[in-house]
Amino acid sequence: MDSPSKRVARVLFAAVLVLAAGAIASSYATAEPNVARAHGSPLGGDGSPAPGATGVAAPEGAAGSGDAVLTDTGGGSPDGAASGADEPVLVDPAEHDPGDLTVVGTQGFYASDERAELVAFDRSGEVAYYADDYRVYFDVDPVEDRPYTVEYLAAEHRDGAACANVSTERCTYNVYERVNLTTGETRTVYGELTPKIYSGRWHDVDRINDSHVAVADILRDSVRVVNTTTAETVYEWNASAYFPEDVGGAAGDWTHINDVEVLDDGRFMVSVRNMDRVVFVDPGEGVDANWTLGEEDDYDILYEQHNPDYIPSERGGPAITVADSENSRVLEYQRVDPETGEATTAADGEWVRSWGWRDSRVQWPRDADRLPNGNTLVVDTHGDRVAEIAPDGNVNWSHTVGMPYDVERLGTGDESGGGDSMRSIRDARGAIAGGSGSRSGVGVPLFQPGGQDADSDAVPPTGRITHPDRGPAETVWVALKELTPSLLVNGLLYAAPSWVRFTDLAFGGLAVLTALSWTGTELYWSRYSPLAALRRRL
Ligand SMILES: [Ca+2]
Ligand SMILES: [Ca+2]
Ligand SMILES: [Ca+2]
Ligand SMILES: [Ca+2]
Repeated sequence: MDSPSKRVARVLFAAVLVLAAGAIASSYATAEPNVARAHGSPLGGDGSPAPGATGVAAPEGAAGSGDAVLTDTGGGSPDGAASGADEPVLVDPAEHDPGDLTVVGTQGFYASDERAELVAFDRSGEVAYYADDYRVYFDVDPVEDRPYTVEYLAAEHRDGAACANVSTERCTYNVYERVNLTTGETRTVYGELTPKIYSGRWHDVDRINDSHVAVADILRDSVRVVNTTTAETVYEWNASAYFPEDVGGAAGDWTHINDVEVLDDGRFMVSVRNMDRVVFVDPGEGVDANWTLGEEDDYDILYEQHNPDYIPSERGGPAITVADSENSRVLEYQRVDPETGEATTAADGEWVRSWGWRDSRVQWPRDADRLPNGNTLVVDTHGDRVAEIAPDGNVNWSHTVGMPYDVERLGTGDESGGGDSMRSIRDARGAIAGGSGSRSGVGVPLFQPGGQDADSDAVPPTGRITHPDRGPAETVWVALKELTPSLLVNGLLYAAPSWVRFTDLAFGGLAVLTALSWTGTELYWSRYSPLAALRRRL
């Protein structure tokens, strides 16, 4: 009773479903695990995992167990909280030059019960230090003049009596700690209990001097300078002093201020994520609007960015490297005189795109540090990796890490503290053939294919977004990403198990569409469908 065309259609529908399921299954089967699982126990020198030693794969590594382990309410050293099995491997300076070590803070995964990690590893991926005491890790910063010491921001959720001081049922303990990676010695620099959980977790702290830090206070929609020895807030700028209430996110996560940097001239550079803007705050004066990077509802400039780093004039700036997160690309902007195109710190200067990078894997990048060698160290959060990108866009080095937030290369300064602007690198090395590009970065081809010039040290023209090995498959995936709503995709990936990537969502979407079309088609063919009844009547 089936016509040949119906049979062909059914075979096609089934083939697409099998293809999509196969793609997702193969993605699951070949998923690379997180750092610590991939490289065995920190205790097992032979590389064989000791059960429970990493805390990553162990079933007791459930979200929230950090609450049970860390019962001290602040001030105490968390060292005592680590059980014997969780002791980190210590970095042997004889074996690891600091410049060989990369440190990453990660957020972990709820769905697959994978713990957040603070990890240091060398270029071969060998784990040199590992900790997973907290529910989540955000900012990591190298400490000046101490090559093997880092400070990091972590958080854990608490409830009940532990939250009495902040009068909510559940609360967050935000803590800024310092660890010497060679000895494992850890001390609390500053800790604070904040009401609420997810929206109360600080993402960034910037050290000002021995006793003061600047806190990007995501809960209060402010930037605060805190004296860590007295726990006093000595200065605070609140976003409500500048932004009208009707822009940004909903109440409870209005601005999502996720980054602060104290500049040498005393200004604060603040990443106001939900306003898609980086603003410069002059203490006492407020926002210097001439310097703002990003515009209301102009997602071509920035779209819910993370981790902007300021590169000053001495290193070829003013420039800002930034993870343009919802656009899944990493960008750099240079501040120039609109008349001459020369770098300027003048009030009438403007920000123009001076460099960019993306590939088909990158999804929701959240950090980009310019290194002294000219490369850019990138966090690819939903692409599950950290990667070192050459100016011409080639991925010089990468390592798989699940849900990373911030990456630092030891010995290269805090964030982009040791790196030059791309303009300065371009001046020193010369530009790849293809013209100088336009100053504004507008009107030049968006993508600069990698490998266009044999001289891989050369830098693409101003404003182009480099994209290595941009073959047909890469082009299709990037185009698909631009067609799909990034906030939805990144939200799904945030909630998904660690092995799920953008490609799996795409094949999953294809499978759902195919199943719906097949069902609709069968209904249409069916003698019971309303259409069939109508056909019979006519
Ligand atoms: Ca950092
Ligand atoms: Ca920081
Ligand atoms: Ca950075
Ligand atoms: Ca960084």
